[in-house]
Amino acid sequence: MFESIQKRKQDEQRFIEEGRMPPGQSYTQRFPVLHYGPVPHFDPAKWDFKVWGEVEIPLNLTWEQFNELPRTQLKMDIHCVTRWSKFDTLWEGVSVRTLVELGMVKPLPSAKYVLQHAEYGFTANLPLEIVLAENFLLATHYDGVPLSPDHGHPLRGVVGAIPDKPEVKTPYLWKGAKWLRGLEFLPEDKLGFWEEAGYHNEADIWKEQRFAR
Ligand SMILES: Nc1nc2c(c(=O)[nH]1)N[C@H]1C(S)=C(S)[C@@H](COP(=O)(O)O)O[C@H]1N2
Ligand SMILES: [Mo]
Repeated sequence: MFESIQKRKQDEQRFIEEGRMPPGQSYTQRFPVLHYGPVPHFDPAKWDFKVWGEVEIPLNLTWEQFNELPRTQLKMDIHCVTRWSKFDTLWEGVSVRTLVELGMVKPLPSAKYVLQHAEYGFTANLPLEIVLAENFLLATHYDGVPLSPDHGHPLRGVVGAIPDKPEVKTPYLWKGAKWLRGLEFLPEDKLGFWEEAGYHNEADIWKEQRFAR
């Protein structure tokens, strides 16, 4: 018990010294669950994933087809607006950047923002620049195993900080939609669910952009 508390403090100190702890945050080893509403049921036969809006050709993939896409592993620090930070979390899934590089998704020049659409009409908005960056992933796995229902099974958007790359723009964790079903490319920004509720639109962890007002 005493040892584990000491170890926790040492770890927290190390992340602070390494410059990985944003202002107002504190270290957690747990993985809290936060969302509005119930956890949806997943039916692989009915599930699909759509990309539409400001793209050359809309995309509509079944669960089986989604699983054939090239995959990426990513280690990130995730920062929740409720003030917990979790370090070196391991994610696996499909990077939007990869889909663009392969020509599967071709954003039009007019595409500037992306709205993630999830079950029950939940949405989260991000600039295209962040969706195409290496720290945003369409994740199916966390820590080597499929996402738990609570954390967004079968698919979620996830965004975090890359430990050695402080220059990569990083928003708080709420900007990744759990139970994700599609991406809408947009010419203009459209506020998501939490942004409508008063959370900051940019949500930069280093600038502590938590609330809009
Ligand atoms: N579909 C959906 N995704 C969501 C939310 C939600 O309410 N619905 N909440 C967001 C918020 S506020 C946070 S902090 C993170 C929490 O992710 P976690 O439960 O895996 O920690 O999910 C985000 N994604
Ligand atoms: Mo949150």
